Amino acid sequence: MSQSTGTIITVAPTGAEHAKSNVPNLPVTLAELVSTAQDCERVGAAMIHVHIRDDDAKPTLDLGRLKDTVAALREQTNLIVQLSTGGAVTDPESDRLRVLDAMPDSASCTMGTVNFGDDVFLNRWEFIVELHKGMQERGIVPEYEIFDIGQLASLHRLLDEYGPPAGGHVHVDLVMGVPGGMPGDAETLVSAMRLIPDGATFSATGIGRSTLPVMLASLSAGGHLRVGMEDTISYARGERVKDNAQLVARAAGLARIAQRPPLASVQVRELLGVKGEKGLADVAV
Ligand code: KMH
Ligand code: ZN
Repeated sequence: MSQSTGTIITVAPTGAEHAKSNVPNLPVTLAELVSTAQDCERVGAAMIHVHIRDDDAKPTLDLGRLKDTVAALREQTNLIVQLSTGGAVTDPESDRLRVLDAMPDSASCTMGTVNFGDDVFLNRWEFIVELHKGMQERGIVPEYEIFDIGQLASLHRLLDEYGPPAGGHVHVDLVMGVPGGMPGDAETLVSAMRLIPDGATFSATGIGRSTLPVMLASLSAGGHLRVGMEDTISYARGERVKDNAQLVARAAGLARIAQRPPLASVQVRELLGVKGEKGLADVAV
């Protein structure tokens, strides 16, 4: 694992699971997303993990909307723009693969199938390979999403058989505490670290109640942070999240206390191999 003196903070502001009717402050329109992104950048985020919604606030992978979203975030922020290829559990593989045609800086690549509450988040091996190769061809830097420890073994297999990602650097995100996936606690985070490829960086996020234990464990273990309303809508016991910037500000404060202050997006581009001020990684050979 690669150690860093600073902390990458990624914000995941929306996700595909919460309904706007239950969470009125969830950013779902493009204007809300850009405004949230700007607020989060101001308080320490360097990267944004994006799910978008349609006019009825339902999750969508519409390519035109994705392209408009990438363009607007590039124009109005310096954040590294990462599109979700996970989408919603109901999204077909073809739509999820097409996300790459929106040409974001980065895209998520989940490394295996996992029970996801009462649903199944399906990620077949052949689909993972197609995503990995699609990103290599387009120069999009992947973030390998890990919901369970065995998925790290699949990551080793992927890199062994199909070579390094675009940009040459491996970055992993441990998504912990999903019902059906690995638990969100310090012991599990440390166990997962054993399987993180040499030279790779990792961030971690804890869903719901596991947000704080995972954040503190990741910081103390040399990991980076993902926070946002995709992963939790509760700030403290009995207290709803005000907005995404509140979660980013808390993460940035803890990172500073840990003497690992938030990294600026330009530094994160360098670390993750995302080339250019707002551009794409070099196409991998
Ligand atoms: N919405 C989940 C089913 C990703 O963004 O790549 C999948 C997810 C992972 O959020
Ligand atoms: Zn996501």
